[in-house]
Amino acid sequence: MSSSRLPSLYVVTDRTQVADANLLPVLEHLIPLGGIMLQLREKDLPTRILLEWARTIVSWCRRYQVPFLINDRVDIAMATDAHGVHLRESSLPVKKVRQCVGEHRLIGVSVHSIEEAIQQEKEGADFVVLGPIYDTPSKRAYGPSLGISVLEEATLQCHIPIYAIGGIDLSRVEALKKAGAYGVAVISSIFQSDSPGEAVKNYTTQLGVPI
Ligand code: 3NM
Repeated sequence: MSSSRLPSLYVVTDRTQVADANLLPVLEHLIPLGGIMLQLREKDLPTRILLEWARTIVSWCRRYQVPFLINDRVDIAMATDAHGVHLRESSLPVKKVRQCVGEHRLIGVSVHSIEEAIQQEKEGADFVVLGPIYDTPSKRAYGPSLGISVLEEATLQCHIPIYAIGGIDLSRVEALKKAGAYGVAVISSIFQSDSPGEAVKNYTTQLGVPI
């Protein structure tokens, strides 16, 4: 899958933000809407359950042509034939993961500085997620937010798509696009919304067609 055709809305899961942690019915509703890329980010889910969830989600995503990546777990991505894997700082390096998953699968990487974004591009990442751009309670461990200017500089120095993450809501999309973001990656403004489906539609409308 070529990174130039990626959707500009990257929906990242967090089942703790869904009533009763009942994530699958929400995804079953969102995936047919299309226009999104999806990351299953459920770090503490037992492996067998993660595998089962991933299998189910892969089948929905294939039907609706939604690119689907699994956080960190190269093994689960391969076992379920997912579209790709999303790496974090503590994950295997991109080059090693590329050897495992091949050229046709997507590798996304979370980065927290311009230097890291450049480095991951060199290593062969298909895209990066840069953040936190704005303050977000779920990521205070990363220190202060980076701000729009860091995003802007990163987009000038990198050639792969950069998704902005961290504290993003609909009202911030325009500024992020202006700063050169390829797209946005979001958790709470979708999963804490009264209507996640409406939230997705609003984002895809606001983002327009991917560059
Ligand atoms: N990664 P929300 S910020 C998962 O900076 C994640 O790498 C971040 O959640 C990073 O959309 C973040 O609710 C949380 O702000 C994003």
